[in-house]
Amino acid sequence: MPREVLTLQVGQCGNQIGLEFWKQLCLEHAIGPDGRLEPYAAPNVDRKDAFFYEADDRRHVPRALLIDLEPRVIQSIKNSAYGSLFNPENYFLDIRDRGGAGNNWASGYTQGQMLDELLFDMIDREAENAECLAGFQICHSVAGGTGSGLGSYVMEQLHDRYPKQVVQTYSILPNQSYAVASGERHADARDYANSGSAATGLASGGGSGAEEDDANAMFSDVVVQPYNSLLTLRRLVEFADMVTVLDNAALNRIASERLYVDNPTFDQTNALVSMVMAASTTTMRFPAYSHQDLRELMSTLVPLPPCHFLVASCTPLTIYTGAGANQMNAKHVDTNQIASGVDCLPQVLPVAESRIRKTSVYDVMRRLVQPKSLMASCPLRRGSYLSLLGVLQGEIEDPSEVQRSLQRLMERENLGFTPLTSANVQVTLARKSPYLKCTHRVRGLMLANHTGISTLLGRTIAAYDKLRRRNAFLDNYCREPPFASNLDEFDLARETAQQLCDVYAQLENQVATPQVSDDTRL
Ligand SMILES: Nc1nc2c(ncn2[C@@H]2O[C@H](COP(=O)(O)OP(=O)(O)OP(=O)(O)O)[C@@H](O)[C@H]2O)c(=O)[nH]1
Ligand SMILES: [Mg+2]
Repeated sequence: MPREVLTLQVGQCGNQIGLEFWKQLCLEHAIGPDGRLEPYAAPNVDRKDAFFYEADDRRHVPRALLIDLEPRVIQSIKNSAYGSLFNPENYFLDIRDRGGAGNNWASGYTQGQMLDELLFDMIDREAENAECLAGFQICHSVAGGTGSGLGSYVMEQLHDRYPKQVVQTYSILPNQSYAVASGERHADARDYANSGSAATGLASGGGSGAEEDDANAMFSDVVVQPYNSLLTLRRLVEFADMVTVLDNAALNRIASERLYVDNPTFDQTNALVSMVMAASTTTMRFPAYSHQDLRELMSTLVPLPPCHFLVASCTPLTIYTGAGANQMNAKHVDTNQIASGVDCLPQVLPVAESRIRKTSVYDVMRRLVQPKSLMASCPLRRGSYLSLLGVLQGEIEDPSEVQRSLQRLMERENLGFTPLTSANVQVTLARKSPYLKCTHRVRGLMLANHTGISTLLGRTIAAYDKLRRRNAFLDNYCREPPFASNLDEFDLARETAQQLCDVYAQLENQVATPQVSDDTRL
């Protein structure tokens, strides 16, 4: 029975990341940008139905809703080569077009409440379209207004209305080191706080001197992002089951250090996020013996709720573009040869790739646990793991290679596990897409639940405290119902985030020797 996953992409960041994810899935399943199967697609090699359904005209349609409160990003997706991939009924735009949520969590949340019926008409329709819905995956940024505020509202409602389904999120945190510094500086500038668009917190709004410097330094990041991030964090703690945390500082660093891209664009960093999303779902789309659905993934990775915040790394890194699909020479591909893995596949050209020449299971596993591979800015050297899952793909003929590599990894790397959970390293071998030609023998994804995440959460709290101490930029929040009579919503969010950090702090120093478990069946 299929265990379908419905993807909700919310706000600018959510939709842009979502688009990259679907481009990657189309490449992996030999689906063209218009949803039609490529001529070389072979039968029975994958499980497309977990993420796509077949329409009456036989096109494959993503189980995805594209939600935003302003038209720009959705319009550009509609105008792109992938515009006809999505179900036209699944583009959710507020027809009143109030210009988005203006980087204001409270506005996004309130608009979510007002649009509840329309939103859940769509969500329920897609959920009912699934035979056995495993859960939802939400892509969003926690820093703007729509992905954070409307995203929070949707999470809350999914938790109530779909209690049996897993709610997983891919949550993009902003570049926080900068937020702390700028929060302090702007909090002093009272006139800035009270002036027009600046009060909504858009750092790139007009201004002079320090404001312009900030606009340049922040690449359009928002001054009030610590408020939005903290308010969203509370919903992520209370209403999500699994949160993969990625942050823009780490994504930019990896794009420039590992892929040697100068000044990475969102398209490039989003392609990194889509690698994580695709690899995390690979065992559902190319079923192996384990982790065939979201709940199984959750039971491996979340041994101790509410510690359900995960970090991820991938190696070697390869970014493809959607245009790659058009570069394929799709003619005359023998499906028997595809099934047997013969080197006859249409070639998709990567646009950027790690400069790694030789991969072995050990080498991939060692790189995965290196802190500099992490797509979130938090330390792994201190603290302890609650769980660690490695997903390996490639030519691994001898499963004992995995066992030996794990053993060696344990001896050489200091991987400490908390004794409060059954200390556990799991490695699963996943099948890979037969349609993408890999230049590397082995590739891998690590998903880890580690107490180091509290550093990132602590930074969010610190940035919030710096703004809140001076009650900076609160005007626009106070105009919205959640804050109309008091600021309790802020205090509650602060308290929830702190409690979570405290739980991680308690776990931080308790370390046990890890056990090794692997699932090396294919
Ligand atoms: N990684 C990544 N970050 C993004 C992208 N787009 C925006 N961001 C970041 O997301 C934050 C702003 O969130 P947005 O998604 O633009 O905001 P929104 O959810 O559309 O909300 P409003 O526009 O305020 O209604 C900033 O920190 C941006 O740097 C993207 O495509 N990729
Ligand atoms: Mg927006």
